[in-house]
Amino acid sequence: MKATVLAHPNIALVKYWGKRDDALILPHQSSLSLTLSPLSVTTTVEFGVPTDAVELNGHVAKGSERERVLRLLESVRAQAGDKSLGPAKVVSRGDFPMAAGLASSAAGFAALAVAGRAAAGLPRDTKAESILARLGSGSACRSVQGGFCEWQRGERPDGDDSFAVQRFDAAHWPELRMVVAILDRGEKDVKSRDGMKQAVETSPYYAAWVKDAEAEVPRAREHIARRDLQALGELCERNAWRMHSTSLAAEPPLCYLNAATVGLIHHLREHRKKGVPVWFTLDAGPNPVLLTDAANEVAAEALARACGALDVIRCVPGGDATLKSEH
Ligand code: 2P0
Repeated sequence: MKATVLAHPNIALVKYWGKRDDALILPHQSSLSLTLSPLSVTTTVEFGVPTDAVELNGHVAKGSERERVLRLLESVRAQAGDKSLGPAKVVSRGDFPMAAGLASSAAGFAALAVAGRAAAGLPRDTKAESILARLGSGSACRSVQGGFCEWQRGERPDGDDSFAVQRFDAAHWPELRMVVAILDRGEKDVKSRDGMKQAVETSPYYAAWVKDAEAEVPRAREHIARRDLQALGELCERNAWRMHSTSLAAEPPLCYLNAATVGLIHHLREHRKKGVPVWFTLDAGPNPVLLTDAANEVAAEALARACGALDVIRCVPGGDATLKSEH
Protein backbone atom coordinates (compact mmCIF):
# COMPACT_ATOMS: atom_id res chain seq x y z
CA MET A 1 0.00 0.00 0.00
CA LYS A 2 3.07 2.27 0.20
CA ALA A 3 5.92 2.79 -2.27
CA THR A 4 8.86 5.19 -2.66
CA VAL A 5 10.41 5.99 -6.05
CA LEU A 6 13.37 8.11 -7.19
CA ALA A 7 13.31 9.71 -10.67
CA HIS A 8 15.61 12.13 -12.53
CA PRO A 9 14.60 15.22 -14.50
CA ASN A 10 15.26 15.36 -18.23
CA ILE A 11 16.37 18.01 -20.71
CA ALA A 12 14.80 17.98 -24.17
CA LEU A 13 17.25 17.96 -27.07
CA VAL A 14 14.25 18.20 -29.43
CA LYS A 15 11.62 20.16 -27.48
CA TYR A 16 7.93 19.53 -26.80
CA TRP A 17 6.12 22.82 -27.38
CA GLY A 18 2.35 22.72 -27.77
CA LYS A 19 -0.61 20.46 -27.11
CA ARG A 20 -3.27 19.13 -29.45
CA ASP A 21 -5.32 18.04 -26.40
CA ASP A 22 -4.99 20.09 -23.20
CA ALA A 23 -6.85 17.66 -20.92
CA LEU A 24 -5.00 14.48 -21.93
CA ILE A 25 -1.71 16.37 -22.53
CA LEU A 26 -1.20 15.14 -26.08
CA PRO A 27 1.55 16.96 -28.00
CA HIS A 28 1.48 18.22 -31.58
CA GLN A 29 4.93 16.75 -32.18
CA SER A 30 7.31 14.11 -30.88
CA SER A 31 10.29 15.10 -28.71
CA LEU A 32 13.56 13.57 -27.53
CA SER A 33 15.38 14.06 -24.23
CA LEU A 34 18.29 13.06 -22.04
CA THR A 35 17.69 12.00 -18.42
CA LEU A 36 19.88 13.97 -16.00
CA SER A 37 21.82 12.51 -13.08
CA PRO A 38 22.60 13.20 -10.22
CA LEU A 39 19.53 15.48 -9.90
CA SER A 40 16.52 13.63 -8.53
CA VAL A 41 13.08 13.77 -6.97
CA THR A 42 11.91 11.15 -4.45
CA THR A 43 8.19 10.52 -4.04
CA THR A 44 6.28 8.31 -1.62
CA VAL A 45 2.66 7.27 -2.20
CA GLU A 46 0.60 5.57 0.50
CA PHE A 47 -2.99 4.43 -0.06
CA GLY A 48 -5.50 3.70 2.68
CA VAL A 49 -4.93 6.80 4.82
CA PRO A 50 -7.88 8.74 6.37
CA THR A 51 -7.82 11.69 3.89
CA ASP A 52 -5.95 12.78 0.76
CA ALA A 53 -2.79 14.74 1.61
CA VAL A 54 -0.14 16.11 -0.78
CA GLU A 55 3.21 17.52 0.39
CA LEU A 56 5.67 18.92 -2.16
CA ASN A 57 9.13 20.05 -0.99
CA GLY A 58 7.97 20.45 2.59
CA HIS A 59 4.81 22.44 1.77
CA VAL A 60 1.18 21.36 1.68
CA ALA A 61 0.14 21.50 -1.99
CA LYS A 62 -3.00 23.47 -2.78
CA GLY A 63 -5.14 24.37 -5.78
CA SER A 64 -4.17 23.14 -9.23
CA GLU A 65 -0.89 21.62 -7.97
CA ARG A 66 -2.82 19.34 -5.60
CA GLU A 67 -5.47 18.60 -8.23
CA ARG A 68 -2.88 17.43 -10.78
CA VAL A 69 -1.44 14.95 -8.26
CA LEU A 70 -4.84 13.64 -7.16
CA ARG A 71 -6.05 13.34 -10.76
CA LEU A 72 -3.07 11.11 -11.59
CA LEU A 73 -3.83 8.89 -8.57
CA GLU A 74 -7.47 8.66 -9.70
CA SER A 75 -6.14 7.10 -12.93
CA VAL A 76 -4.04 4.67 -10.82
CA ARG A 77 -7.20 3.59 -8.96
CA ALA A 78 -8.97 3.06 -12.30
CA GLN A 79 -6.05 0.94 -13.59
CA ALA A 80 -6.01 -1.12 -10.40
CA GLY A 81 -9.79 -1.55 -10.63
CA ASP A 82 -9.78 -1.36 -6.85
CA LYS A 83 -12.17 1.07 -5.20
CA SER A 84 -10.97 -0.01 -1.73
CA LEU A 85 -7.54 1.63 -2.13
CA GLY A 86 -8.93 4.67 -0.33
CA PRO A 87 -7.43 8.16 0.04
CA ALA A 88 -3.71 8.70 -0.58
CA LYS A 89 -0.84 10.49 1.12
CA VAL A 90 1.88 11.83 -1.21
CA VAL A 91 5.23 13.20 -0.04
CA SER A 92 7.63 14.44 -2.73
CA ARG A 93 10.99 16.16 -2.42
CA GLY A 94 13.57 17.27 -5.00
CA ASP A 95 17.31 17.62 -4.35
CA PHE A 96 17.96 20.50 -6.76
CA PRO A 97 17.04 24.19 -6.81
CA MET A 98 13.68 24.86 -8.44
CA ALA A 99 15.21 28.06 -9.79
CA ALA A 100 17.43 25.97 -12.04
CA GLY A 101 14.56 26.08 -14.49
CA LEU A 102 14.83 22.33 -14.90
CA ALA A 103 11.27 21.16 -14.56
CA SER A 104 11.17 19.31 -11.24
CA SER A 105 7.63 18.48 -12.31
CA ALA A 106 9.01 16.05 -14.90
CA ALA A 107 10.93 14.01 -12.30
CA GLY A 108 8.14 14.49 -9.73
CA PHE A 109 5.30 13.20 -11.89
CA ALA A 110 7.43 10.33 -13.23
CA ALA A 111 8.21 9.28 -9.63
CA LEU A 112 4.54 9.73 -8.68
CA ALA A 113 3.32 7.53 -11.56
CA VAL A 114 5.76 4.71 -10.77
CA ALA A 115 5.17 4.93 -6.99
CA GLY A 116 1.38 5.20 -7.42
CA ARG A 117 1.18 2.01 -9.48
CA ALA A 118 3.54 0.14 -7.13
CA ALA A 119 1.56 1.24 -4.05
CA ALA A 120 -1.61 0.00 -5.76
CA GLY A 121 0.00 -3.41 -6.28
CA LEU A 122 0.37 -3.05 -10.06
CA PRO A 123 3.44 -4.53 -11.82
CA ARG A 124 6.18 -2.40 -13.43
CA ASP A 125 5.13 -1.42 -16.96
CA THR A 126 7.07 1.44 -18.53
CA LYS A 127 4.39 2.20 -21.13
CA ALA A 128 1.59 2.45 -18.54
CA GLU A 129 3.86 4.48 -16.22
CA SER A 130 4.86 6.87 -19.02
CA ILE A 131 1.21 7.47 -20.00
CA LEU A 132 0.29 8.11 -16.35
CA ALA A 133 3.23 10.50 -15.87
CA ARG A 134 2.17 12.35 -19.04
CA LEU A 135 -1.22 13.08 -17.45
CA GLY A 136 0.62 15.02 -14.71
CA SER A 137 3.04 16.91 -16.98
CA GLY A 138 3.91 16.20 -20.60
CA SER A 139 7.69 16.14 -20.19
CA ALA A 140 7.32 13.72 -17.22
CA CYS A 141 6.58 10.83 -19.59
CA ARG A 142 10.26 11.07 -20.66
CA SER A 143 11.58 10.63 -17.06
CA VAL A 144 10.26 7.12 -16.40
CA GLN A 145 13.29 5.65 -18.16
CA GLY A 146 16.92 6.74 -18.23
CA GLY A 147 19.26 7.65 -21.06
CA PHE A 148 17.73 9.02 -24.25
CA CYS A 149 13.93 8.85 -24.44
CA GLU A 150 11.63 9.68 -27.30
CA TRP A 151 8.06 10.82 -26.62
CA GLN A 152 6.12 9.64 -29.63
CA ARG A 153 3.24 11.99 -30.28
CA GLY A 154 0.87 9.17 -31.23
CA GLU A 155 -2.26 9.40 -33.33
CA ARG A 156 -5.05 8.13 -31.11
CA PRO A 157 -7.48 10.62 -29.56
CA ASP A 158 -7.42 8.68 -26.26
CA GLY A 159 -3.62 9.07 -25.95
CA ASP A 160 -2.87 5.36 -25.54
CA ASP A 161 -0.09 5.60 -28.13
CA SER A 162 1.41 8.85 -26.77
CA PHE A 163 4.22 7.82 -24.42
CA ALA A 164 8.02 7.81 -24.21
CA VAL A 165 10.29 4.96 -25.26
CA GLN A 166 13.95 4.59 -24.38
CA ARG A 167 16.15 4.67 -27.50
CA PHE A 168 19.55 4.39 -25.77
CA ASP A 169 20.34 3.83 -22.10
CA ALA A 170 22.73 5.98 -20.06
CA ALA A 171 25.65 3.59 -20.70
CA HIS A 172 25.46 4.28 -24.45
CA TRP A 173 27.23 7.66 -24.08
CA PRO A 174 28.69 7.95 -20.56
CA GLU A 175 31.09 10.80 -21.44
CA LEU A 176 28.29 13.14 -22.57
CA ARG A 177 27.84 16.12 -20.21
CA MET A 178 25.09 18.68 -19.65
CA VAL A 179 26.15 21.77 -17.71
CA VAL A 180 23.27 23.86 -16.34
CA ALA A 181 24.17 27.58 -16.19
CA ILE A 182 21.94 29.38 -13.67
CA LEU A 183 22.00 32.99 -14.83
CA ASP A 184 18.77 34.04 -13.15
CA ARG A 185 17.07 32.57 -10.08
CA GLY A 186 13.78 34.39 -10.57
CA GLU A 187 10.43 32.78 -11.34
CA LYS A 188 9.53 33.07 -14.99
CA ASP A 189 6.63 35.37 -15.93
CA VAL A 190 4.85 32.89 -18.20
CA LYS A 191 4.76 29.20 -17.26
CA SER A 192 5.50 26.63 -19.99
CA ARG A 193 1.91 25.43 -19.98
CA ASP A 194 0.59 28.92 -20.75
CA GLY A 195 3.46 29.87 -23.07
CA MET A 196 3.03 26.87 -25.33
CA LYS A 197 -0.73 27.45 -25.51
CA GLN A 198 -0.11 31.05 -26.53
CA ALA A 199 2.32 29.88 -29.24
CA VAL A 200 -0.16 27.28 -30.59
CA GLU A 201 -2.98 29.81 -30.73
CA THR A 202 -1.22 32.91 -32.04
CA SER A 203 2.19 32.19 -33.60
CA PRO A 204 2.12 32.25 -37.42
CA TYR A 205 5.18 29.99 -37.33
CA TYR A 206 3.53 27.25 -35.28
CA ALA A 207 2.74 24.82 -38.13
CA ALA A 208 6.33 25.13 -39.41
CA TRP A 209 7.65 24.43 -35.89
CA VAL A 210 5.64 21.19 -35.65
CA LYS A 211 6.77 19.92 -39.06
CA ASP A 212 10.41 20.75 -38.42
CA ALA A 213 10.61 19.34 -34.88
CA GLU A 214 8.98 16.06 -35.93
CA ALA A 215 11.60 15.66 -38.67
CA GLU A 216 14.48 16.47 -36.28
CA VAL A 217 13.69 13.56 -33.91
CA PRO A 218 14.98 10.74 -36.18
CA ARG A 219 18.02 12.89 -37.10
CA ALA A 220 18.83 13.42 -33.41
CA ARG A 221 18.47 9.66 -32.88
CA GLU A 222 21.04 9.01 -35.63
CA HIS A 223 23.53 11.52 -34.17
CA ILE A 224 23.14 9.90 -30.73
CA ALA A 225 23.61 6.41 -32.22
CA ARG A 226 26.97 7.59 -33.67
CA ARG A 227 27.83 9.63 -30.52
CA ASP A 228 28.39 12.58 -32.86
CA LEU A 229 28.61 15.50 -30.42
CA GLN A 230 29.02 18.21 -33.05
CA ALA A 231 26.01 17.08 -35.12
CA LEU A 232 23.86 16.68 -31.99
CA GLY A 233 25.02 20.03 -30.60
CA GLU A 234 24.16 21.84 -33.83
CA LEU A 235 20.76 20.14 -33.95
CA CYS A 236 20.05 21.06 -30.30
CA GLU A 237 20.87 24.70 -30.87
CA ARG A 238 18.74 25.08 -33.97
CA ASN A 239 15.81 23.28 -32.33
CA ALA A 240 16.02 25.59 -29.29
CA TRP A 241 16.24 28.65 -31.56
CA ARG A 242 13.19 27.46 -33.51
CA MET A 243 11.13 26.90 -30.35
CA HIS A 244 12.05 30.38 -29.14
CA SER A 245 11.44 31.95 -32.57
CA THR A 246 7.96 30.42 -32.62
CA SER A 247 7.32 31.91 -29.18
CA LEU A 248 8.78 35.33 -30.03
CA ALA A 249 6.32 35.48 -32.93
CA ALA A 250 3.30 34.87 -30.65
CA GLU A 251 0.85 37.63 -29.71
CA PRO A 252 1.76 38.97 -27.18
CA PRO A 253 5.37 37.91 -27.82
CA LEU A 254 7.06 35.48 -25.45
CA CYS A 255 10.72 36.21 -24.80
CA TYR A 256 12.32 33.82 -22.31
CA LEU A 257 15.90 34.99 -22.97
CA ASN A 258 17.47 37.80 -20.97
CA ALA A 259 20.61 39.83 -21.67
CA ALA A 260 22.87 37.34 -19.87
CA THR A 261 21.42 34.45 -21.91
CA VAL A 262 22.27 36.21 -25.17
CA GLY A 263 25.72 37.14 -23.84
CA LEU A 264 26.51 33.53 -22.99
CA ILE A 265 25.32 32.30 -26.40
CA HIS A 266 27.64 34.75 -28.19
CA HIS A 267 30.52 33.76 -25.93
CA LEU A 268 29.88 30.10 -26.71
CA ARG A 269 30.39 30.73 -30.41
CA GLU A 270 33.76 32.33 -29.74
CA HIS A 271 34.78 29.32 -27.65
CA ARG A 272 33.80 26.97 -30.46
CA LYS A 273 35.97 28.91 -32.90
CA LYS A 274 38.86 28.22 -30.49
CA GLY A 275 38.07 24.51 -30.65
CA VAL A 276 36.02 23.95 -27.47
CA PRO A 277 33.14 21.58 -28.35
CA VAL A 278 30.22 23.17 -26.49
CA TRP A 279 26.65 23.88 -27.63
CA PHE A 280 23.53 25.09 -25.80
CA THR A 281 19.90 24.25 -25.43
CA LEU A 282 17.34 26.50 -23.74
CA ASP A 283 13.97 25.66 -22.20
CA ALA A 284 11.21 28.14 -21.40
CA GLY A 285 13.48 30.28 -19.22
CA PRO A 286 16.75 32.24 -19.27
CA ASN A 287 19.11 29.48 -18.06
CA PRO A 288 20.98 27.66 -20.86
CA VAL A 289 22.09 24.06 -20.56
CA LEU A 290 25.46 23.43 -22.21
CA LEU A 291 26.09 20.26 -24.12
CA THR A 292 29.68 19.03 -24.09
CA ASP A 293 31.81 16.01 -23.14
CA ALA A 294 33.73 14.94 -20.02
CA ALA A 295 37.01 16.35 -21.32
CA ASN A 296 35.49 19.83 -21.70
CA GLU A 297 33.03 20.12 -18.78
CA VAL A 298 35.48 22.18 -16.69
CA ALA A 299 35.92 24.61 -19.62
CA ALA A 300 32.11 24.76 -20.06
CA GLU A 301 31.63 25.55 -16.38
CA ALA A 302 34.33 28.27 -16.53
CA LEU A 303 32.63 29.78 -19.57
CA ALA A 304 29.27 29.83 -17.77
CA ARG A 305 30.79 31.50 -14.71
CA ALA A 306 32.64 34.05 -16.85
CA CYS A 307 29.25 34.95 -18.36
CA GLY A 308 27.72 35.63 -14.94
CA ALA A 309 26.35 32.22 -13.89
CA LEU A 310 25.28 32.39 -10.22
CA ASP A 311 25.51 28.64 -10.00
CA VAL A 312 26.46 25.75 -12.27
CA ILE A 313 25.23 22.16 -12.09
CA ARG A 314 27.17 19.50 -13.97
CA CYS A 315 25.07 16.51 -15.08
CA VAL A 316 25.70 13.11 -16.65
CA PRO A 317 23.24 10.76 -18.40
CA GLY A 318 20.88 9.35 -15.76
CA GLY A 319 19.12 6.04 -15.20
CA ASP A 320 15.54 4.75 -14.90
CA ALA A 321 13.04 5.78 -12.24
CA THR A 322 13.70 3.25 -9.46
CA LEU A 323 11.61 1.74 -6.72
CA LYS A 324 13.37 2.39 -3.39
CA SER A 325 10.93 0.66 -1.08
CA GLU A 326 7.55 -1.05 -1.07
CA HIS A 327 5.45 -2.12 1.92
C1 2P0 B 1 10.39 20.11 -23.07
N1 2P0 B 1 9.29 22.05 -21.97
O1 2P0 B 1 10.32 19.39 -24.07
C2 2P0 B 1 9.80 21.51 -23.19
C3 2P0 B 1 10.80 22.50 -23.69
C4 2P0 B 1 9.74 23.41 -21.76
C5 2P0 B 1 10.48 23.78 -22.98
O2 2P0 B 1 8.07 20.28 -21.49
O3 2P0 B 1 1.88 21.60 -19.61
O4 2P0 B 1 5.97 21.19 -17.71
O5 2P0 B 1 2.81 20.10 -17.86
O6 2P0 B 1 2.74 19.35 -20.24
O7 2P0 B 1 6.00 19.40 -19.50
C6 2P0 B 1 7.81 22.05 -20.03
O8 2P0 B 1 6.46 21.83 -20.07
O9 2P0 B 1 4.27 21.21 -19.56
C7 2P0 B 1 8.39 21.42 -21.21
P1 2P0 B 1 2.85 20.51 -19.31
P2 2P0 B 1 5.70 20.78 -19.12
O10 2P0 B 1 10.96 19.74 -22.01
